[in-house]
Amino acid sequence: MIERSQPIIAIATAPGIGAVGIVRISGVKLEPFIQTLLGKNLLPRVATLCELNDAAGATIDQLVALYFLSPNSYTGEDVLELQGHGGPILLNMILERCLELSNNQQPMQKTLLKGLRLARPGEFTERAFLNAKLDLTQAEAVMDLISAGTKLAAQSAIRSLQGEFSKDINKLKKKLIYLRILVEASIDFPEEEIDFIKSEQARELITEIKENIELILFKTRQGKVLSQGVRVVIAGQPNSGKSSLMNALSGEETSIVSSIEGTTRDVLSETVSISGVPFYISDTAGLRKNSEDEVEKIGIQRAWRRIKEADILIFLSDLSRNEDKSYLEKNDWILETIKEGEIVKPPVLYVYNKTDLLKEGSLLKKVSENEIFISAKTGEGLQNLKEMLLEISGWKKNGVEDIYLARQRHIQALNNTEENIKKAEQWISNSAPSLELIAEELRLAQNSLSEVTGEFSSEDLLGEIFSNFCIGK
Ligand SMILES: Nc1nc2c(ncn2[C@@H]2O[C@H](COP(=O)(O)OP(=O)(O)OP(=O)(O)O)[C@@H](O)[C@H]2O)c(=O)[nH]1
Ligand SMILES: [Mg+2]
Repeated sequence: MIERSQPIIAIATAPGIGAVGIVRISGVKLEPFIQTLLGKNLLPRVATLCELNDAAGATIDQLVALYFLSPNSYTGEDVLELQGHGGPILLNMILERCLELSNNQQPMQKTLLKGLRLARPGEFTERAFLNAKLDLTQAEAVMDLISAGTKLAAQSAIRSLQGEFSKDINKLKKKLIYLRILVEASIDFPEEEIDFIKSEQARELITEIKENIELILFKTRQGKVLSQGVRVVIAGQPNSGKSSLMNALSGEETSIVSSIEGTTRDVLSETVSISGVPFYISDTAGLRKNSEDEVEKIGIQRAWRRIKEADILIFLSDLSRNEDKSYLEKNDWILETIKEGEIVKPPVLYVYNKTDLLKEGSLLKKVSENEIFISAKTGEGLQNLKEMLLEISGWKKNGVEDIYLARQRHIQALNNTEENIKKAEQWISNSAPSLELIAEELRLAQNSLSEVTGEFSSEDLLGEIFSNFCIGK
């Protein structure tokens, strides 16, 4: 069984060759272990040049060791960082030496860190959370920062890591708790006629809380677009210019373009940053009903699968064939098939390509809002297309301070909070409001909010009540 109290070890740097590679250990009381491993004691937070030897005394590496004494470390436990030369074989030898030293001890030998094991993914950060070095949103921000797909995503992740998101959640929670205290007091001390719930103050407080949640939710939704990116799939008949569009958007020659129908066989994807938002754009095989080619058929199946997973579908059509009845019928067949699909339908953006082939002065009339005319060849209309993609994804032009790099979990919890607040509000506006029901909705709202930062506890409220209220009066 995996034990939380066991010391853990991992290579902390990315795989591959680099100037420096780091092996990190976290556990309780590392000092005796360090003494045996490196043959000397380390001063906390002082970089010390050491030699690390194998069991027979041969040097494995010359490295810089850093020791962080609990609680002043990333995990809150004692942490040892061994900064060796950055080769994968070498780092594995260092790791194995540490494991061997910990796990091949004589039964009576009580000097060393026993039971050292490989860390699970994210376990150092999990320990930081369990030891209250970070709250849950900050712990999540660590991962978001590391995996940020664009500069804007990285900038907002660091803000979450520095506690901006948690700070706003906690401010909101304070207001909610204050309201709860007043409601609970009205229940507990009816004789004092705290007729609070019918007052203007109750209404104002609840409106303020609601507006606050809405603002946080807005910033959170923006952050989700930024952290998770938007999956865009380009689909359409062969030769409509899907690969040309993909290349024009990404600025790379990723896909092969040719006038032969059925050029693209596999799904090809590229990440394109539009105003700092990562769009994962996929070029797919041209869709047609009766392909005879085995490989093309597989490509078409893959295209359909990818369409079902899209957040936004670009349905590309060749404008120069807009008078060709059989071409338009085939377009209709594709759109019908998408509509009939059981899976949630993505928003469709109808894009007409090859405007450059139109006779000069031809009138392009939009039939619906989600239509756009472009030329993948000349670049005409591409800026419009990008703006439309941003709009459909729900992105608004924001400064970094208007975004929390958040996840679905946060949005869900905030939605639940909002729902409970709205119910409480309804009860309050009732001609005979039930205090118990209002109190219950507010309690649930607070629980959901506490889920965001990960410190839900029913003891919280009691503590707050006693410290805020002079209950013995
Ligand atoms: N004039 C003009 N030609 C274009 C434009 N976009 C693409 N083409 C040409 O149309 C042909 C097909 O382009 P592709 O990008 O390979 O088309 P596709 O939709 O990926 O085709 P498949 O992979 O076969 O499904 C090529 O000869 C391109 O040069 C455009 O905007 N204007
Ligand atoms: Mg293609």
